[in-house]
Amino acid sequence: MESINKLFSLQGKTALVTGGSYGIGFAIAKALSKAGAVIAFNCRSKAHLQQALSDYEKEGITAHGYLCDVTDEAAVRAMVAEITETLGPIDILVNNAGIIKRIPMCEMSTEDFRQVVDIDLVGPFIMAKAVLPGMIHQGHGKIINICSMMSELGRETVSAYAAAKGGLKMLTRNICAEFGSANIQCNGIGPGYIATPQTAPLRQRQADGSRHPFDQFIVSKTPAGRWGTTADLEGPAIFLASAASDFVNGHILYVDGGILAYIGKQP
Ligand code: NAP
Ligand code: GCO
Repeated sequence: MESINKLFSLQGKTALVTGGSYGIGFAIAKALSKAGAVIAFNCRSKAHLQQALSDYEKEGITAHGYLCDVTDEAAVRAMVAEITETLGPIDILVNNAGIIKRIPMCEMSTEDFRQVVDIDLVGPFIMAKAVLPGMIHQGHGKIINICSMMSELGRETVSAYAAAKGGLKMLTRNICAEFGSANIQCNGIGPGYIATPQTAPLRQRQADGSRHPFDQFIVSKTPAGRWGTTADLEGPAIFLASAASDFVNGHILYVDGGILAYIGKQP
């Protein structure tokens, strides 16, 4: 039994989770901590950071929070240097920070499109570039990019997000290709529809108290018949962060309740 636990143990590892102040990032950071990792996280808002530190403490986790926008390369490099100096080399990077803008494409400004791609795709590039030298020096590393259903599927109003998440899938594969020989595994997690602040507008009750049409749509498109919870992502994150996945590289692990496998119930 001991050897199995060792396979999934993150004891002695330092993990950096971007956007770890709440939502999926917070849940993944909590899971990695449960497996033994020291947790560092970043976000842009001081209020979110303070609240998160308190929330981690309530979970019994002494997390290390940093105010840093993943699109600010100088700030990212300074944060990685500080974490390396104070907590040791970063063993695990979870590129989780991300935004979405739901705007019909022809109504979306190029500025809005650029902002989504900047945070959701260029940010992970900047973050990976900042941590890879240390991982190469150490002779090992794990990078987990949080992709999406939209890495595979399109839908109205999310052109920028789908373009970014499709690109993130291929960035994942390229990091695998370029750094697999340095014993660095770069994989993706593709969550389905998860109940977080990001999807709250899609689940909002209607004025008459009925469920949001999109809410009903997603439940009908998901064989599991429910929205995902952030807890559904904890096991997959530990797997991809641990020695249990040392020969898994360039893979996108979809945690979607079966959405991608299902054409939908016949009328
Ligand atoms: P969320 O609830 O909106 O949380 C996003 C987190 O990222 C917050 O901590 C936010 O904090 C941080 N953040 C945003 N922009 C940032 C930036 N430029 N630099 C640093 N931190 C930044 O989102 P979520 O639902 O947890 O989603 C997390 C990730 O999973 C995203 O990449 C999302 O695309 C992806 N995803 C979500 C779902 C879903 O159904 N929820 C499904 C598939 C994939 P600040 O605002 O304080 O920076
Ligand atoms: C949307 C949702 C999705 C989810 C997620 C699905 O508007 O369609 O926000 O994009 O966030 O990415 O995997």
